[in-house]
Amino acid sequence: MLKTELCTSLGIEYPILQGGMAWIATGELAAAVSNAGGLGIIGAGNAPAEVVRAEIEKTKELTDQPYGVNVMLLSPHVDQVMEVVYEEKVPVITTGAGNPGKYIEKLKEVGTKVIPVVASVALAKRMARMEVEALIAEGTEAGGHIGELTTMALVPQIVDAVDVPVIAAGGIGDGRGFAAALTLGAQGIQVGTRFVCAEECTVHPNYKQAIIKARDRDAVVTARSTGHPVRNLKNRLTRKLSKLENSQEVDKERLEELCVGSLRKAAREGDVKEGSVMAGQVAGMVEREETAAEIIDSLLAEANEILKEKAKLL
Ligand code: TUI
Repeated sequence: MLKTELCTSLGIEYPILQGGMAWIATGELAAAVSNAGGLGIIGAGNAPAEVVRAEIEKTKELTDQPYGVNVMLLSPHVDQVMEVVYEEKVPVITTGAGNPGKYIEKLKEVGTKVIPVVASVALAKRMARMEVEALIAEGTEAGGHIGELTTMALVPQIVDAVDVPVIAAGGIGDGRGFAAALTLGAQGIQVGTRFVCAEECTVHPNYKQAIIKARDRDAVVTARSTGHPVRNLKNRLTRKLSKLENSQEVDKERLEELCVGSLRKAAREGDVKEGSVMAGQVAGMVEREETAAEIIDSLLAEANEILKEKAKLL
């Protein structure tokens, strides 16, 4: 079966992490993924610390397997969220949208394994020096806040630059992507978009349907001018944002006004026209709602089959 050293170090069955998506990845989804043998991850996003604590409690009620929390470093509540992580002794955290350096010592002290998401070799090297458990190399195919490089180019460059296990993310939606990631030198994968459409995911049904309906070119990048580019599905909001960004003088205030709260609007209220439907380029590959276990089983079966066939190459 498909196992790597990462499975041993994280105490999981299969090297599959579920992306810790803000407003989407609640305790229900995280627990379902962990119960199916992957690592389920709660998305803290911009949520206040006590909201994150409640999701952690829920996860612990639903699973006795390891789980994680994604800490979004741009959150105004990041320091308080970290306090909750220390108190609850969360087994694993992933971090996004910044450098988690200043929290690492304390996290290690309480026994929380740290897996930063990086989008460049430079940050990967800096993080590897802090002896983190692993790194997630996330390519620009991913949904949400993204870097510049593609997964295909980023993963092998990071694998060559560091001595810690690398997990590939961005653009992985099925077993072919899983096998490709392993071929690039990754020890595991992180999957976001496909898990949004897991039955156990509590996101608004309109959000799941938007992903299921999406085609290959629908996941577009907005907010480049803010320095925090975001990949989300084309809709009324992204068209408004593009128009603003393409105008002679960008109205930063109006741009900010349109972005604030837009993910919540789509994910919780179901407004997939005016809200931000963050999703990766593999949205076009997601065809139906399935259980988390079905997603994991099919990723494993497909990747196994491909790697087995590859071994027979003449
Ligand atoms: O964090 C994510 N994806 C996200 S966060 C998010 S919430 C949000 N909403 C609006 C604007 C900004 C965020 C939605 N999706 N993925 C992990 C990720 N981290 N991708 C890229 C990075 C990254 C980028 C630059 C990590 C570090 C970094 O460098 C910072 C430094 O200090 O060098």
